[in-house]
Amino acid sequence: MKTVYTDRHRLRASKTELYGGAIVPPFECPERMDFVLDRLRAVELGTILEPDSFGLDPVRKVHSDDYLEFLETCWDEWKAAGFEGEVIAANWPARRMTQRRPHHIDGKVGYHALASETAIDQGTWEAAQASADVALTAQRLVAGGERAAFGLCRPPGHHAARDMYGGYCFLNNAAIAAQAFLDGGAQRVAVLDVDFHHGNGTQDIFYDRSDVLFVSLHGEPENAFPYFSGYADETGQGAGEGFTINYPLPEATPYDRWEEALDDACARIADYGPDALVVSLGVDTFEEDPISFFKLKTEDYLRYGRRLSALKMPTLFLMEGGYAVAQVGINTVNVLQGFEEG
Ligand code: 6XA
Ligand code: ZN
Repeated sequence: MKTVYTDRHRLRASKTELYGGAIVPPFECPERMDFVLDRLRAVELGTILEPDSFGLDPVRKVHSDDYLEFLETCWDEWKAAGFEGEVIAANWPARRMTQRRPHHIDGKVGYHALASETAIDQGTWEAAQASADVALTAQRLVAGGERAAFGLCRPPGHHAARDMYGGYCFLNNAAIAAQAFLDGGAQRVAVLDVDFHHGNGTQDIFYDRSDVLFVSLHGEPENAFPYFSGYADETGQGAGEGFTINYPLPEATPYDRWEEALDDACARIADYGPDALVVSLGVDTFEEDPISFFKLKTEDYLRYGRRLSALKMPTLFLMEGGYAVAQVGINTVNVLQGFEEG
C-alpha cells in the first residue's frame, strides 16, 4: 500500500493546549508522524509519495468561504490586535445569543471554534492545506484503481465542520476526500470513523445527504470529547435520515465489545454498497492513550485491519488522532498490514 506524506505538517508547531485548566504542550505533536514513518519503513509497507497541490477548489466543496478566509487571516489579525500568545478561543455564541459573526478577531475566533483546546499558530493554515493535499493525493490513487492508500495527514480533520475548527482539526480531510470521490464519478461513499472521538465535523458536513454514509465508533458523548455530538439517536436529517450511524461506547470498552460494534458497522456499510470507503484512522482507542478511555491492544489493530479488508472495497485510510506517541506508529501500521494480509 502506498502512503502519501509531506514534512510540511511541521509548519503546525503550536506550543500550547488548554487541558484541565493548564496550558500544556499539545498532545497532537509533530513527533507522532515520525513514529508512523519509522514503522512504515520498518515493515516496508510500500512507497511513500509526496502530495500534489490541489488548491482550494476541492476544499471549498465542504467548507464555507468565510471559514477559509478566517483560517487564512486569523494569525495576522490576532497579532495585529496586539495579542501576545497563540490564537485561542475564549468567547462563544452560546445558547440564546446571536449567531452573527463578529468583526473583532477575538469574537471571530469564538464564532469559528467548537472548543478552546486547539491553539492556532503562524504555520497552521499552510499545514492544514498540505494535510488536505495529502488526503486528495491518496484519494486519487484509490480513485485511479489502487485497492487502498494511506494519507498520513497532519493536522487531523474529523472534528472540522463546515465552518468550525477544534479538537486539533482545521480542514476535514475525510470529508474533502469523500467529496472528491463523488465529484470523480462515485455514486455513494462510506466514511468509517474508528478514531476514539466522535467525528462531529464529518457528520455535520454530510448530515442531510444520502450520498455519503457516515459511521462512527467512539467514546460516549456523556463522558468524552466533543461532548455535544455522537449520540446514537443522531441519525441524519431530511434526505440524510438514516445515513448517519453512531456507536457510542462506554469507558474501558475492550476490543471484543468494540469489534461487535465494528461488525455491525461493517454490515451497514456493506448494505449501503459504496463505491469507496474512507477510514478516519485514529489510534487513540489504544489502552495507553493519555486522553481516551478504550482498551484496545496493539495486536487488536491487526485484527480489525483484516476485518476492514473483508469488506473488499476500494479503501482510503486517513490519519486522525492517537497520542501514545511511541505506539502510534505500530498501532496505525498494524491496521494497514492487517488490511493487506486480510
Ligand atoms: C480535547 C480533546 C481533543 C481530542 C482530539 C482528537 N480535550 N480527536 O483526538 O480525534
Ligand atoms: Zn481522537
